[in-house]
Amino acid sequence: MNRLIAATMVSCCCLLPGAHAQEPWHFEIRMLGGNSFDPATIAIKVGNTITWINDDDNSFHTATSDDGTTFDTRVESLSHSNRVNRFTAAGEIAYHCRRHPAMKGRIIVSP
Ligand SMILES: [Cu+2]
Repeated sequence: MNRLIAATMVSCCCLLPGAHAQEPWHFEIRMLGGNSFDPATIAIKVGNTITWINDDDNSFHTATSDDGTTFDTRVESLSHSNRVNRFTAAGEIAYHCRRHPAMKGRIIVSP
């Protein structure tokens, strides 16, 4: 009986926030050489967060919402990342890179 309780407690601890790097409410988008976001379109939920990570060793990139106000990251160098905390409203957000206007992405936020 005690062994069963101990096993259950271990299982519960693995579900606590921060226990693992793979958090279901947090997503990563890579900025790639050739000027693209990967994934270019991502579906998340209200309250989720996204980190943009520059995987391009030849160029700096930003992720800037087309409306100019929702978010604007600065991701300046290789492996640098910038986390946008909490998308607070449902809807679709188109964004782009300020340095490469053809570099575009889309975030679909559902309630
Ligand atoms: Cu760019």
